Amino acid sequence: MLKLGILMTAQERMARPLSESDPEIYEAVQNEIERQHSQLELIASENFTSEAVLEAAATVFTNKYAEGYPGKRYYGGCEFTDVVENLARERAKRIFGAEHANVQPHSGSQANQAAYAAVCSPGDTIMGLNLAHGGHLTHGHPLNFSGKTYHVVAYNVRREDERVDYDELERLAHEHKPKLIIAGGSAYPRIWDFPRFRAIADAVGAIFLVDMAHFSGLVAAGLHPNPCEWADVVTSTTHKTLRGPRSGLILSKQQYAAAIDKTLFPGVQGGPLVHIIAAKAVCFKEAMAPEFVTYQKQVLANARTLADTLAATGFRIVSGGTDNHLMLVDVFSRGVRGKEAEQALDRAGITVNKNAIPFDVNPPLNPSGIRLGSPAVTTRGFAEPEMREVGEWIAEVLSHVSDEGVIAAVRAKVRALTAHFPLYGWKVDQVRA
Ligand code: DSN
Repeated sequence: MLKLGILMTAQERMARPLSESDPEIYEAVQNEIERQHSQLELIASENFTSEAVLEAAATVFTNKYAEGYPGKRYYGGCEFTDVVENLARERAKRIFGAEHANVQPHSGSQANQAAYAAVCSPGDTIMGLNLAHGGHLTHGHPLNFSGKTYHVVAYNVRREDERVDYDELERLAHEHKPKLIIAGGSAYPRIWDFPRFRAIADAVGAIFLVDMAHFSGLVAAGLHPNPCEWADVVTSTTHKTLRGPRSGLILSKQQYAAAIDKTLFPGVQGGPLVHIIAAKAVCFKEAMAPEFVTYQKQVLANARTLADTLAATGFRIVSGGTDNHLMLVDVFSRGVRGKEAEQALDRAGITVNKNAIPFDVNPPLNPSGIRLGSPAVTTRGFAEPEMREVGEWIAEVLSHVSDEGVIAAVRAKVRALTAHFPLYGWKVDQVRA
């Protein structure tokens, strides 16, 4: 029986389900479940966590303050928090062969902020890949903390093959003597040459940092060169190919451990999110299982199949293809702009993001490209046959961006396909028709 709030005991109030205590938020959650279930998620930085990761993220550890590190906390009652954080740290070190792990960053951005500050001072020179060529905001964009705090020298990709211009990187490094050289980005579809970065960093006395946020799942599965073998510091998010909760991670050589820990807390963050550290620990355990290797092999095969299908329909793939989970499609090569492409695909139930391509002739808010990735649909169970269909549907929509009939027909096909690959089956039943 529904009781008025004022007549409830404290226990009854605590036990109210979300649907009763906050119907508006409950409805938004239900709608998001239905959206994730019925659309094709091709945003390269997104994925679907396991139910075990979701369960850990929703535990009572959200109630706990635990400033400090295991065994050295500023609060009592941290004995089980220490169990969780130690498990997360040990698992992260084991997966990546790292000497030190800090599992407290709330996000990739905060991981980078703390990692840079641990080894650089404001005003020092840092080098990162130009955002417009596939880099990341936190690698030196002028509007980001990185660009405001440090003197940034960006390196680029070559015009002819759209791969990192290592000769330019080497020349700029000798010219500017950076304190830190960063490899990694958010829209770079090729393998990074870590040995070359290491050699350049050593030649100029720079610290070498790899932000592996996008490809850390591939590294965990042994399907991508491991940056921990080459870099001094490695940062990551945990929610992309790694398929964990939305969060960050810093790995490093032992010599940087104390500086990184001190810079993250108390330097950058306060209390860690213990429930999210628990969910990270679960994700790390999953990443050590043989099924994870099978999954990541399929991520690679699916990305290649999607890129090949789109290329066969006449769309230019930036750099001619992909070595990892993502690709940049030059939609302007067929006369469409990124914003129109994103919106038309959205109406067809295919979620992507518009993205600048190297040397883009169009502005960032309506660039020439879209970025696509395979991690999320692979988690649903898609393999090569589904990826070929998806590629053909994308080409069909992009060839008819103003034809609502074509878009509606693709939407119907997307609904039929997603119905065969249910997500979170135990919840989809609750979705309204
Ligand atoms: N925003 C993320 C991405 O989409 O790649 C990077 O932080």
